[in-house]
Amino acid sequence: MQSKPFVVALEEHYLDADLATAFLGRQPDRQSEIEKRLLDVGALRLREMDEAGIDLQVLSHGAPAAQGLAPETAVRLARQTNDRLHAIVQANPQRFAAFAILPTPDPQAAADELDYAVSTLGFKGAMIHGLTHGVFIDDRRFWPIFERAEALDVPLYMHPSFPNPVVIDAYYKDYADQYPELIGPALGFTVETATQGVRLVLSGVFQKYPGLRIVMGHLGEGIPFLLWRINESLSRPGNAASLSFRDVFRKHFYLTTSGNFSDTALACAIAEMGADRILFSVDWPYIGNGLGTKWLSNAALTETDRAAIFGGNAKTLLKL
Ligand code: GRE
Ligand code: ZN
Repeated sequence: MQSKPFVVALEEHYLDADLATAFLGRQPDRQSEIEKRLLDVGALRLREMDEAGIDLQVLSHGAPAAQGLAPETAVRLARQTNDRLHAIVQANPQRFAAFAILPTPDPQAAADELDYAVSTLGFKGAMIHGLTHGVFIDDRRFWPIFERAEALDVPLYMHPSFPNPVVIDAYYKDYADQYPELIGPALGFTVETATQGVRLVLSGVFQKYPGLRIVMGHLGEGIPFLLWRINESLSRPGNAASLSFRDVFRKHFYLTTSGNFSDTALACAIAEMGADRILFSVDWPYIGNGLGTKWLSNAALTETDRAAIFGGNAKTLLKL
C-alpha cells in the first residue's frame, strides 16, 4: 500500500459577501446549494475536504471578483476582500492558502495589490477572471501586473469568466434558455479562456518577462489537444510569430485538473506538458471534491506522478 499523498487543490472558490453583493447587485443566496458552499469557509467546507482527502485548498474568489467594477471601487473592495481572505487563512493555516483578487480596472493598483497580497499577506499568487470591461489581460495596459508577478516569483491563474456580451449574443444566446451552462463551463468559459491563453503567448509578454508563469484550469481549456495545430498554423508564411507557440506554452504554463476529470484529457495534457506541469484541482463547489480525488486516485499513473500531481507540483510552484 502506498501512503496517501499530500493533496492540494488550487481552483477552490469562495464568495466574500461584500464583494459579491457589489458585482451581483444582490446579497448572496444562502438557500442555494452552490452559494451556501461558496460562503462557507469553515465547517461545511472542511468536512467536504476531509471526506475527499483534500489536505489544503488554495482559496480563490468566484468570478468575476473585482474585475467588472469601477476602478476606485475595485481598488477599495479588492484590498478589503484580500484582508478578509487573509483572516480566513489565518483561522486555518494548515488547511487554507490563498490567491489574491486584483483590481484590474486600475492596472497599476492591481500590480501594487499583488505585491501587498504576496509580500504582506503571504498569498501564493493571484487569480485573473476573464475580461476587464471587455479587454483581455494581455493588453499592454495590464503588463505592470505581469512585471510584478515575475518580480515576486508567483504564478497568475487564468480563470474563466463570462464571455463578452456580443459573443454571448452571437454564439450562445439562442440555446441558453434550454442549456444555460452553454455560456459557462460547457463551452463559453472554455472558448474565452483558451483565447486568453493563446493571446498571452502572441502578446510577447513571455519574452518581456521570461520568469512569468501562468496557471490554467480544466486541463488547459482544450489547448493541449490543439497544440500541434495551433503551433503549425501560426508558423505558416505570413504570420509574424518568430516564436514556437508550443515551446512558449510548454515553458510558461501549468495546468490544473479542475472540473475536467477525464482520463483522455489527462493523458493528452501529460503527453504535451509533462507530468510535472499538471496540478490536481477540483473547482469546488461547482463540482464535488470526491469525484476529483477518486478519479485521480484510480488514473493510470505511476505512484510518483500521482503524488506529484496530487500535491508535489503545487508545493514546488507555490512554495508551500
Ligand atoms: C467555475 O469556476 O467553474 C464557475 C464559475 C461560475 C459559474 C459556474 C462555474 O466561476 O462553473
Ligand atoms: Zn473555477
